[in-house]
Amino acid sequence: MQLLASLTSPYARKCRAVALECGLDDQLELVVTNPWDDPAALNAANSLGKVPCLITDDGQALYDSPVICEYLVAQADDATQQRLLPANGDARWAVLRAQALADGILDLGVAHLLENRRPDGERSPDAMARWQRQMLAGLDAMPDALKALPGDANLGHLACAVTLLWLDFRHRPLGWRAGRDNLAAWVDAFAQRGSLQATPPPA
Ligand SMILES: N[C@@H](CCC(=O)N[C@@H](CS)C(=O)NCC(=O)O)C(=O)O
Repeated sequence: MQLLASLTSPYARKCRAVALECGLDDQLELVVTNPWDDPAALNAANSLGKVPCLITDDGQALYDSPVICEYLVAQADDATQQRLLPANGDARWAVLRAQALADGILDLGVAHLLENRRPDGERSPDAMARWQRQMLAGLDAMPDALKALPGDANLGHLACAVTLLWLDFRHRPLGWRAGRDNLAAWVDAFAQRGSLQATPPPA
């Protein structure tokens, strides 16, 4: 399998961490791909031109990151599958909700980052302020989303941790840690997992 991904994409980091948690690292080739260069291989595989995109051994192209994660989990042994993404019941919805919350915060953060890179006079301060408010509201919802999760290391935990670590990387001025001591302590401890230690964005 090949994963077309940039080293800074948090969505890709989530997929790479899941692959490691599934013991699939030696079956997954990382093809470093910058979507902003409009690479032909990425555009051919994913018409949306976004990373991550997984090319399976039988040539299927899978996106976006929740679909890739679900595919990777399906390749793992039964116990790992059940740990990372329970097959049914409330536990499954809790994991998927936590992932959706985490990915949603990323979507807002990416939109904010791109807007911030626009030239002076072309940014929308209203949109940026709204995205920031939504990110903070999402962060306020995260402790409850984490509390609802089964076990202590599933796809929901990984998605939330990757999002918080990406905020540290790209959104320092947001200051998400202020007043969120428990969430900050949780992510600092969870970040010690091998799957996250092995996938940091480049310094
Ligand atoms: N919902 C997608 C989001 C992927 C995404 O936005 N990736 C960014 C990089 S972090 C990208 O490829 N952007 C290129 C573009 O928007 O043209 C997922 O979960 O995979």
